[in-house]
Amino acid sequence: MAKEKLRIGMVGYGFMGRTHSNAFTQAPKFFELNREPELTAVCARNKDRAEEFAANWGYGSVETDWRALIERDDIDLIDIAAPNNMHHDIAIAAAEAGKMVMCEKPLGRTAAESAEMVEAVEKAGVPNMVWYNYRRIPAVTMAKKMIDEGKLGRIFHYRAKFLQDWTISTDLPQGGEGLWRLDVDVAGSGVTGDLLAHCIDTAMWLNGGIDSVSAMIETFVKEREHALTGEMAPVGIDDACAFLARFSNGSMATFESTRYARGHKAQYTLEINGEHGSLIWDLHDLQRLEYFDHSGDGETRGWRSIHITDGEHPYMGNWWVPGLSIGYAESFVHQAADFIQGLDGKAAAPTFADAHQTDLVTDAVLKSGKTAQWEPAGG
Ligand code: SOE
Repeated sequence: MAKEKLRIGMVGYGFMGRTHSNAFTQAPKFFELNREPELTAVCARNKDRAEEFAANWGYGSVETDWRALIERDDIDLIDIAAPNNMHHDIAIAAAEAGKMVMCEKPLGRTAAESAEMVEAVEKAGVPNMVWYNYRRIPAVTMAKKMIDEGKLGRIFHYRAKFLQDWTISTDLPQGGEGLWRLDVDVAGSGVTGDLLAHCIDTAMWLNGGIDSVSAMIETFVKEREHALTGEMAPVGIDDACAFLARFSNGSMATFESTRYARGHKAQYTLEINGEHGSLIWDLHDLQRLEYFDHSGDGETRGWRSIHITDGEHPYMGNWWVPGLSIGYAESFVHQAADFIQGLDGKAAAPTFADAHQTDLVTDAVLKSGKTAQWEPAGG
């Protein structure tokens, strides 16, 4: 019997438009889903490029105005892969039209924006999710399982960093395609909303809520040409941010992110130290989970490196054969599959409400960077 379709309207065709389109294409090929995702329409302002994108990924049609996309009766789900300043209005309009909504991270440029988005999806009662993909790297999902099973016992420390080096050149303009991440009006913030948001999402998923933060932020390049005006303009984003945090469970944390760590492209690492053991994960070696187990014989005790590629590991039974790795793109495939499975059962996380908690923490971090005080995080 033909499965019910999940008709997708994608807004945006950049890097994230590609990861999401790939996710919806692959998910039904590797996971048992009750609904068949269909790439129904893609929406972007540049019609020629939208048509090229549609042809490449198999979208059935193209729109150039997201409002027209939302008005269509043949769309069930609006997926927002457009720059951050578009998230709020599109998500709210989509929810009000009764569409399911998925949104690229961060949910809002501020927690005030995301609060309104949460209100809209909850009022409309529509399924919703935010693409914090790193939760669904199998080794990270495995860490969650181990923590929930109590393998680490009481948690003392959480440590995360996300390092890149692509904005060091002073010649790089702010604004425009790809570089809107440097324009504070579009992005909302710099590394805090773009990279630390990932670290905070994973951290709160693994280790619970964050109560308070104390941050240090820096903008190394103070002025950049604005791509849209051609004029030099002050840079409003944070180029680097480091903060201390206290979790509700009593553990303490350090977080660091920068786009000025020469040599590091996307080095997201996390470490958790508990009473009975520790875990370390590194995005540059993403199929490995380092585990120290303090139990047992002291003489042979030590760190073990678990290759998270066996069928019994999270998600891996749906892929190749034991020992063969999957990567970054598949974390989005897992998210698409979980979202679709969640439509007929327990809604998959992170929902808009979960992602709003992350925005509350990033707001507090940015505030603390200005006040040089500890700030309540409410996460
Ligand atoms: C920025 O360079 C970026 O692409 C982020 O926007 C993504 O969320 C992150 O996963 C990788 O880096």
